[in-house]
Amino acid sequence: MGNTEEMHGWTVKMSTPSVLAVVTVFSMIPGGVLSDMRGSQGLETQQLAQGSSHLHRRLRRGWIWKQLFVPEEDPTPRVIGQLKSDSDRGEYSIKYVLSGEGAGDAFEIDEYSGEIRTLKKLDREEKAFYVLQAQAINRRSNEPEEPQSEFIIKVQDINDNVPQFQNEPYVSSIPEMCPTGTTVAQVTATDADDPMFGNNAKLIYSILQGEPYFSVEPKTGIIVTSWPNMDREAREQYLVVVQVKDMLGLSGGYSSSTTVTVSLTDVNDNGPTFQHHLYTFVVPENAPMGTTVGRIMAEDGDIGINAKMTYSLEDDLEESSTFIIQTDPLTQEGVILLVKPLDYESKRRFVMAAEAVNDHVDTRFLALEEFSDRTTLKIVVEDVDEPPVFLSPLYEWKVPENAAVGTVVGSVSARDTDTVNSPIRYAIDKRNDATKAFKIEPNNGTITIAKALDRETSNWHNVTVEAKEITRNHLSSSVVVFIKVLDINDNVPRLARDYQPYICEGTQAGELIQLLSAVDPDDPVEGHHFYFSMVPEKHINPNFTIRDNQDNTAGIVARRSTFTRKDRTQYLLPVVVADSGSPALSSTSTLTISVCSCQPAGHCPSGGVEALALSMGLSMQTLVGILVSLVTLTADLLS
Ligand SMILES: *[C@@H]1O[C@H](CO)[C@@H](O)[C@H](O)[C@H]1NC(C)=O
Ligand SMILES: *[C@@H]1O[C@H](CO)[C@@H](O)[C@H](O)[C@H]1NC(C)=O
Ligand SMILES: CC(=O)N[C@H]1CO[C@H](CO)[C@@H](O)[C@@H]1O
Repeated sequence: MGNTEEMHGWTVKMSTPSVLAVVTVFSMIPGGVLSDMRGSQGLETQQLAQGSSHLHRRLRRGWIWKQLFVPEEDPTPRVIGQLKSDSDRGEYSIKYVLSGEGAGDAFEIDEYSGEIRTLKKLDREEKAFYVLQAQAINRRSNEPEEPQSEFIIKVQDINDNVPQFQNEPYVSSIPEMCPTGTTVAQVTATDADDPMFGNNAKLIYSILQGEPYFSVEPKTGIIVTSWPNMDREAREQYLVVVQVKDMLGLSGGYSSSTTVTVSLTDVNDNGPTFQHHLYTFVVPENAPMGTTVGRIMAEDGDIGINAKMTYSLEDDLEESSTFIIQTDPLTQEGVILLVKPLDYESKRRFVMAAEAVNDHVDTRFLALEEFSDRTTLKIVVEDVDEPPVFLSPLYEWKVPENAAVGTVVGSVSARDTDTVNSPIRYAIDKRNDATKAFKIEPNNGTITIAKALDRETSNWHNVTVEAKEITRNHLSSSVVVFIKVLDINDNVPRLARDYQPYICEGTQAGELIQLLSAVDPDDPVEGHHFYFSMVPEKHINPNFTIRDNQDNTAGIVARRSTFTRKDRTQYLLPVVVADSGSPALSSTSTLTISVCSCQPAGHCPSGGVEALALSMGLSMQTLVGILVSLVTLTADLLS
């Protein structure tokens, strides 16, 4: 099957296989004007021939511009055309020579016949056309028979390339509940085949997987949503598989596919929802403030800030002042905390409403009231066996020190506050009750004196009393009882020490010989007041007198001036000391007043003892012995 075109000068014979029905030969007039030598159906021919029809057949000898075609990817060498000079009369007088791109490598010419043939398989995507020159040389003269002719061999596209998606992988996210037609992504494929030739590179997109939620625009590859109300909470991710086909999608073309990962982002289209209408918690009545009573959780299908919520308790009730609810920011739970002490005996259950409200409300998706939910909380207070409670936090009593054994000092009382009101037994804690001066009636807490009390030995008795429940857990508590022993005047006042007064020879009447003071272990409320006096006698003592200074002291004063050791070395003087108690107590001490020379310095170095020793010539030891017996004797006589 062939096709021969006659031209002035050159003849190009196209050796055309069936696909190559196009034969195009152009004659190019010097100066660049083209003429369509023949145009059956080639696109290129028409384009090139436009505006030149008026030159049709105005051909001259000279340059010839021709185009030959060769299908790409054809491995079989074949004749694709033939050049012939007008002057070639078939005597092989003309020698055809080929030069230019691909000459000798991709193409060769039969130097006798002018047939052009391919030498190898060509790839249009590598090189789309070859520019070659042909010469016709007279073998005899070796002169060119024709001017050198340039022509083009065009490699004709076949659909040998698969369309390829660009910029993979495709990942996209769209908000859930977005309207139909929302753009998701655009996929783009390219095809290396000739976009100008046939449909080899005409691409059509279609969806293989992802319907009915998504669709793709066939020409642009734009993927849009095609399903209303896509719900993230139902399905979060879609894998949309898009196919691209060349040849406008007709059969026989190539195709490839890509996957677009589409994620739905969250919108607030769910409100909090409690799973139960009633939540019950139990809390012991002795639970400390701040105790977590329980946690409730309203579920929200959304995520992130769309799931954030705040819990609250119904206010204006006693319930809500006893408990508070806080939102745990991590878990979105409502944490119920105790904020006021509980008492099972006064209130055993609390019932209140709790509410959860979304923090971020979006009325595009739900009505306002759907962004909150309510539930009921029931908090049951659990009885705890509590220790008995004393009616007073401490007891302080006073008891006179002379109160009789068996005297009731007071009563303590404790009570079991639990509903099961256990009887109580009382006891004094023996661990810190050294004196054991008191005892307690175990059944009624009455404390009585067990031993005679002496304020001067122990003026406070601080005892710990324990109250213990006799049933259940034997819980106990204790209280301190302070017992103060009150003073009574039960001690005799005495001189403060063992006075040893002396009087110097030459002492004048009215001179002070000795200052006296007294002591008494009693502790009268108004303080001590001692009275000093002489023992009353028939005759007034002419030698000494006692002057009470009214300040708990008294002085022994000489009444005359003529004391000498020659006359007498000692005088005895009984002194009475009385206290101010009611009744008053008193004692009498007899002082021995020595007469002393008081030479040389006017004083008596060893007091009366020296004076006596000197006058009697006795040893010191004997003297001390005598004196001690004397004082003892005096004391015995007085007591
Ligand atoms: C306490 O019990 C004792 C002994 O049973 C009884 O003598 C006393 O009167 C009771 N005291 C009180 C205050 O009930
Ligand atoms: C007893 O308690 C009183 C008052 O608190 C306190 O003055 C006294 O020192 C206490 N005595 C003893 C022995 O604890
Ligand atoms: C009461 C008393 O001691 N009186 C004496 C006073 O002094 C004269 C003289 O020394 C004695 O004789 C008294 O007995």
